Amino acid sequence: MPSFKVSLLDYGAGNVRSVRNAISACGYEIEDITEASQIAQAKAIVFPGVGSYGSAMKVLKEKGFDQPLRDYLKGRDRPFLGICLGMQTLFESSDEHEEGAEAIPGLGVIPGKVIKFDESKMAVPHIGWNGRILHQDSPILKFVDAEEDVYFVHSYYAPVTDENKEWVLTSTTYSGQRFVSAVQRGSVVATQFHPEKSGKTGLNVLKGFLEAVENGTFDQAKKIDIDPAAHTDLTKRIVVALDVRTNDHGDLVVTKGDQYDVRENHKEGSETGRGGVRNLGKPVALASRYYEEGADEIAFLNITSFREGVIEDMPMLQVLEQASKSIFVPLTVGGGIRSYSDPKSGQTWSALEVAARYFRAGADKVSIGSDAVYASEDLVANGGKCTGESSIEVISHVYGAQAVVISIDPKRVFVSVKESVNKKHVVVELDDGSVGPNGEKFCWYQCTVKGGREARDICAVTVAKAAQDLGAGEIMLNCIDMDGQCNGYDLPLMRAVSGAVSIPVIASSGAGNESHFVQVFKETGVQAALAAGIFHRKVVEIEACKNAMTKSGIEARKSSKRNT
Ligand code: 1PR
Repeated sequence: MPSFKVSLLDYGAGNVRSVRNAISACGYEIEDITEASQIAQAKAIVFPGVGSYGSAMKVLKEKGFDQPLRDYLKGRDRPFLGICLGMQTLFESSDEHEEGAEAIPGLGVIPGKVIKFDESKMAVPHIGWNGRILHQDSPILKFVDAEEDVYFVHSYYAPVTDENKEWVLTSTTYSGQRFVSAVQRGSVVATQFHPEKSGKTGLNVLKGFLEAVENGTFDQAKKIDIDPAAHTDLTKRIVVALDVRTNDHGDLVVTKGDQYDVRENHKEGSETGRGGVRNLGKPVALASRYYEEGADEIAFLNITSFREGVIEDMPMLQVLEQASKSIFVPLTVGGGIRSYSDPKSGQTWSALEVAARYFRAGADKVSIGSDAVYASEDLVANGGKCTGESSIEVISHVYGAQAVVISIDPKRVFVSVKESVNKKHVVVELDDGSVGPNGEKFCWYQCTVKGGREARDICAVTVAKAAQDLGAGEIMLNCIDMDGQCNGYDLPLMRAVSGAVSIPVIASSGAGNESHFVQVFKETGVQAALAAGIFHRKVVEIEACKNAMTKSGIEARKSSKRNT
């Protein structure tokens, strides 16, 4: 029976619902720190930093929390767990500030400065699953095996230096850059990674911390000499997509399109000649199954959101609230992320308000489809000048680029020559052996909106580049031609887009077996591969895909094998 409540320092900058859920999943209750006086009384503080360094330090000062926190930490004998920004603020300062402004002072508990990854050498943010190199043998990690990966999403890092190396619990390397991935000195612990999003491994880190609080065993940590050449690698992610909509009886079900057509084939005698909406299961139950089977991320897509103003009865809110209680890997929600106006009352909601509801409900990322195409068209029409008003810009400004995924729904338009007819569209050579109906060996990828129902005069490469310029953090790259065909991903499309942007690209549409995952990672620059139909129909297990990746030398996430 826990002997204390966890004091949660939630300064209201963003989504800490998943931290709350993770602490509850470990069997502990939470007491929110709302007054500075509560800090000195706390038995154990958890500080999930969300948002930007400057906003975090500003709010800590405004609330009068900064000095009481420094006092709480200085003896290093009071249990504290900082997460992500909650670790970075322990350092002296950060370079995460407006262009030309001074470095922002932190709590100054750990020597050193937080600096930005070099965008010329690697995709930024560092987003995904990576490993840890142990610098201490600590009770915090007693339930975690050394090879288990954890989930990161950050653009800034703390380098390991002679001044701070006594603090380093684990380090990690990303594209050759070593950084502090966890610290511990006495009872002060912090992680750059997100335990609440690192599956069972992350929950076991939390359990190790909470048990050390119960038993007072923080001082058992012992230094380990590390191999200076030791390194870790960002793994390739497997994302499972759940296309969700109401069926003809009004039930919210997981469905799956065949080239975006989600209805069963022709049905004799039916009025429309078309069958019912394919029903492959209930959203939360199916998502929980995939979490247990090792999905690295889960995406819920509300595929009929273009129709109604879903603002009031946003069916996906309940799905997210339920799912985030027991699923501890990143959750993305898409479909209908845009501004709304209610035709009856005339009331309007901004895209930011819509997104904020999903973040509060437990989403880590929102996926913007149609509205991203419109924003890209506006950017191109505006000569590449950003207005700051698009849904992409507004949401990524408040929640960070890593919280905004762009979902692109292109279809092939075959052409017989490589040169684009009007120079607007990027024409791609079909080097995968496919040809058009008249033997064409080239195509451009025309973007669509409203779930493929309306084609737009803009290509997928242009939208991907524009979305990156507008502040998106990732691209979910579907392909209507390949959707549900099980013939593999559209490799020419994946190569064209991943070669045109520096932000991570998630390949989507067409996976039919484990070899297609190996192929898309080996032959294109994508960082993740998404599938739906083959998992819903149990054609192949997620673990089989990861085993095939590992056998081919592709880094796949190593998750907890423990039954805790
Ligand atoms: O335009 O911002 O409201 O977003 C709508 C979202 O819903 C977009 O992400 C769009 O891709 C998605 N969507 C709309 N209609 C459909 C449909 O199928 N009728 N889903 C749809 C498209 C994309 C993946 C799909 C992969 C993998 N599905 O979820 O499952 O293609 O398929 P596979 O592995 O089975 O081949 P907005």
